[in-house]
Amino acid sequence: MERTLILVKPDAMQRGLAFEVLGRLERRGLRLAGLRLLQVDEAMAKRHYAEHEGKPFFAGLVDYITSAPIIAAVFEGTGAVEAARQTMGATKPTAAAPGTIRGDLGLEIGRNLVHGSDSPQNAEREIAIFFEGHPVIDWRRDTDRWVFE
Ligand code: D4T
Repeated sequence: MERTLILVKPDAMQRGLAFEVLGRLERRGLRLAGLRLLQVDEAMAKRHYAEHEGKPFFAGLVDYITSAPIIAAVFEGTGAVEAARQTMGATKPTAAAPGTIRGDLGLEIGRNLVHGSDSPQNAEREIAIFFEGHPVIDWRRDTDRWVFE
């Protein structure tokens, strides 16, 4: 089953939207397989955002993601990466479709509430960062047959 790594970012935590974000992904049908509340430190932020190192928004990105606790979640399901990104909406909230998390709840690219992996390969890389030493649980829901064909 495909997996994706979701982060509830500090703005969603500060605004009391953590379970609004997670709930939308859960209601989509994705199965929760891992969950952690954690404080990201600078080293972890730089590892996660390594591809953006050197870009003008990098320092702000690290400050933002380390500014408050976050929730890291692993969701799994058919096409989990694409399904989650669709439910999240475009990176820039003012370009995100209404009905998506960012399109309904956000305005600024640097306050875009949520992160989702952009490929199954990156999902595995990111899960290794955020769940090192913590369990990701392999389980079946009784309702899986009503969600997955
Ligand atoms: P994340 O990684 O947060 O899910 O975002 P995306 O996968 O949708 O977008 P991304 O990797 O291109 O950007 C990562 C992160 O950087 C912020 N950002 C991005 C920013 O503050 N200014 C910018 O100009 C860009 C391109 C937003 C998301």
